[in-house]
Amino acid sequence: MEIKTLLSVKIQDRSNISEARRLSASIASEMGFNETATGKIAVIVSEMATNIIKHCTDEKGELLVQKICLKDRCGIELIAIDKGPGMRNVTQCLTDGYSTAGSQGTGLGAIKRMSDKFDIYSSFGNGTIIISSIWLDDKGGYSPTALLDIGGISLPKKGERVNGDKWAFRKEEQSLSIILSDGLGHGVDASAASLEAIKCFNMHKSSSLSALMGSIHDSLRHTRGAAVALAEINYGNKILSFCGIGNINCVVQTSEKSKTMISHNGIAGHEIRKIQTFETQWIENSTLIMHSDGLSSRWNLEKNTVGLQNKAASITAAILYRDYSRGNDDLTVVVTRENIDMEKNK
Ligand SMILES: [Mn+2]
Repeated sequence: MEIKTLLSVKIQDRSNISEARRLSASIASEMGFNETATGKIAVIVSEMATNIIKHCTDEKGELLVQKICLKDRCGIELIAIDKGPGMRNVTQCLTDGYSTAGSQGTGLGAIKRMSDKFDIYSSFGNGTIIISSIWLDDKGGYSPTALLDIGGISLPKKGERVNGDKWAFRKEEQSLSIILSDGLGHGVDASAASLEAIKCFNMHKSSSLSALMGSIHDSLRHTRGAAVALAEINYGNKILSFCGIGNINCVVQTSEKSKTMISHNGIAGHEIRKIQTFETQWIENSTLIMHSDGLSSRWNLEKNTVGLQNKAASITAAILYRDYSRGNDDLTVVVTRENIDMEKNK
């Protein structure tokens, strides 16, 4: 299973609409979508980008294209992000023919109809996030994001071609394991260190988090080193375990409280003072947020809390990316949530 950010296009003016459309279509056809589906994806991207241009006056937006493979299905996840005025009434905006910008107004309703999975979060005054997923095969019916609600965005520092951050996850019947690695510095050597950490994660499937961190530390010796964090959610005993070295932030939120998990100082591959695994409860409505230091650790989601709990994890990841990027480093943010749909589909 994987989620990979393949493309980010800043949507600043009309020319970016066709750019986003063209690049997304070429990714879709490379992924194996047929002509019809590729066309549909291109239309969704156009609608998303057009909405951003139409509604946002000063600060515009961005479109992300992600490859997403969950359970037995792969697809494309389109994320439209803006800091525009937001919508006072999302339901009304989803109605065909409704528009505040004096055009046809078929945009949002059309995107929703064409998507296999659609989600929107708009906060008046703070902007809008729209998620549209299209699955590669035509099995219809079920959406694997209902079985596992996980979202992640990972992009290199501006001007870098490779990303020194890497993340991966593995879902087993009763558990979900996640690794996030931030290779020291950025560029090719940072990326090589993180790739080694991911390789280790994929090889040592049954190890405890502390043992796995030990193996990662050993195999990163010949690399530049990395900050590495490992999280494991056990759905059976409702425990989240966390083991971190260096600066990867990990927060577990419930409706009552927010708990930051402890990482020990050090650099995996070079200097580790202590490897230790900490546990906390993973209860209904718990949300896990993990991120590298490309995102400010001083985020808060307070102005966005209304209804966010019932939205896709990708929405929370996109809000954090939009509002708290530090802009001077590779950035990765991963969010997963225990949701009610998941319970139903177990
Ligand atoms: Mn970093």
